[in-house]
This record gives sequence, C-alpha cells and structure tokens, in this order.
Amino acid sequence: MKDDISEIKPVLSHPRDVVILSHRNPDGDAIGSSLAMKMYLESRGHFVKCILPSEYPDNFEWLPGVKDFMIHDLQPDECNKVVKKADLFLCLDFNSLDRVDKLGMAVAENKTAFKWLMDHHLDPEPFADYYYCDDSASSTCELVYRFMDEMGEKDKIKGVLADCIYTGIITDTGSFHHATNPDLFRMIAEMKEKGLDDTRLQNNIFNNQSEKQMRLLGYCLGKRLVVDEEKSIGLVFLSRKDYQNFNIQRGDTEGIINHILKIRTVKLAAFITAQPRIVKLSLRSKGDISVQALARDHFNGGGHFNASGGYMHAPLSKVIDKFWEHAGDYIK
Ligand SMILES: [Mn+2]
Repeated sequence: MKDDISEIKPVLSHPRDVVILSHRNPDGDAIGSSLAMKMYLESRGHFVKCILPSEYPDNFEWLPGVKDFMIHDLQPDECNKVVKKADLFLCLDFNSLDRVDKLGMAVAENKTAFKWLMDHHLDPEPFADYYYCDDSASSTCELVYRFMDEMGEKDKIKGVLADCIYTGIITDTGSFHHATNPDLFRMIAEMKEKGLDDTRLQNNIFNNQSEKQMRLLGYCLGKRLVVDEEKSIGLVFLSRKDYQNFNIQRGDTEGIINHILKIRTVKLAAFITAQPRIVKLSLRSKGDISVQALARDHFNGGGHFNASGGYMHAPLSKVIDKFWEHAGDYIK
C-alpha cells in the first residue's frame, strides 16, 4: 500500500508540529527510522518530537539524538501534551495503533492532525491519511531511504542520517541474512561511497554486549535448548524465575533466538519467555516455512514470513505444550 509521493508534498510544504511515533520495545529499525526522519523533517523546517511507548535498549545509546526520545511509560503527561498539539503524526515501523498502546489512543483522539504511516509489515490497518508502506522492503529504514530519494533529496543521506538508516537495515536484516533485495545493496553501496563507516557501526551495534548478556546466552543454549531433530524445530524458554535469577532487563534477550537457527537441522526456532503478565513467543524460520502463519493461527500474533511473534495469557508450560502441538504442521 503506497500512495503517490505527490500527495505528501503539499502536506510538507509549510512548517508543521510533527510527532514521530514508533513501537513498544523499539529495535534498531524503529529507533533508526525515527531519528533519520526527524533529521530529514527538521532540515525542511518542521518542528519534530519523537515518542516511544517504552524505553530503548542500552546498545543504541551511542546513536546521536537518541537521548531526546520522549518515553510514554516514563512521562505520559508530557507525551500526551505533545500529541495533543501535533498537526502531523508520522508512524514508523508498526502497522496498527494498538501496537503503541495508550499512545495510540491519544493519537486517535487528535482528529485534526494528518496521519502518515511508513512501514514494512504486512497488512497495514486503515487509520492513516497517507501510506508509504511496502512489505517487500527489508526495513522501515530502507523506506526512509526510498522516500528521500523520491523526494529528490538523496543528497541529504550522509553522515549521522546515513548511520541511522544503516542501523535499521543491518538490525532488521540480521546483518543481511534475510529480507534483502538488489536495491538494498545499491543503497548501502551509495552510502559507503559517501563515507559510511559500516565497521564502526557494526561494532557499536553488535560487539556491545554486557557480560551478563553473554552468560545468559550461555545458559539458554546450555540449559534451556530443546531440539526436535525429526520436526526440525529448536526451542529455548525462560521462566519467571530465570528473569529474577539473571536480573534480566529489556534488551538482554535480544538476538538469542538467532542462535537457535544456527543449528544445521533446525528450520523453525522459538524463544518463549514468561513475562509479568503474558507469555511471549518469538519465532524465526528458514526458507518457505511461515512462522507468520503459526503466530497468527495460534498465538494472537503476526509479523513477517520468516520472523514473527505472539503471546498468550496462560502458564508457560501450557504455551510450550501448545507450541509443540502445532509447530510441526508448518514445516514443509
Ligand atoms: Mn522494522
């Protein structure tokens, strides 16, 4: 769903109070696309605030401008005030207002503001006035690049703005392991020509873990990994007790699921965690196995074909049982 670029040009032709929003538990793509679009819109004379429903993980702290994010969980009143005053909402990297919780309600209440959705998830909900969406894009940051190119302002993609775009692309593609396309590599090449320091960025993003995170990864793979060779499925789970014992904080479990998929015989990987109110599932797959369908059919979720997630209000053991009951049906 992509509306013509000519429809957004008049909207951006005079200074606006813009609020950029992205999803709960923001990842590199949510953060990178928010910061890149903030810089772009500010360069065109708009006033821009970025709001996130919840805090961002520590390993993105090095990104310039990240400390200016307003966090709805921490300062709801200030955020609501800004939302009320906005005359343009730019929603990045999510496809329905319930993904931003109470913030979504505040956005829906502001009926006069123009709503713009830029996203690469499947099936965007009809809440916006302008859609710049394409589920064939690797990331929202790829769409940010394409958008600036279509606006004839590709020359602005350099320096810190390019760093932000690269961060979203490298994290959403798992370092170019999935969801890539020829244009994406051309974009990277062009940014590299303009001085992108990809090695520094990769070090900042990936070689930036705490000792605790590495020991937690060791525990998950040593003690909590179950592999069903016959079904080609690998599973890691964490109980509430594990969360207490390791003092697990947001971001600490990031990327653990990708290690399960490194096993040769595993085609479908699941990471199931007991959160305070729900049990959360992250799902990944190789090839033509749709974990999006698995998440949608059984776990109130969705996402991408090879990367999805869901949740259940049930005890951890029940969720794990349900997973084993159904996951095999999706293996081809
Ligand atoms: Mn994304």
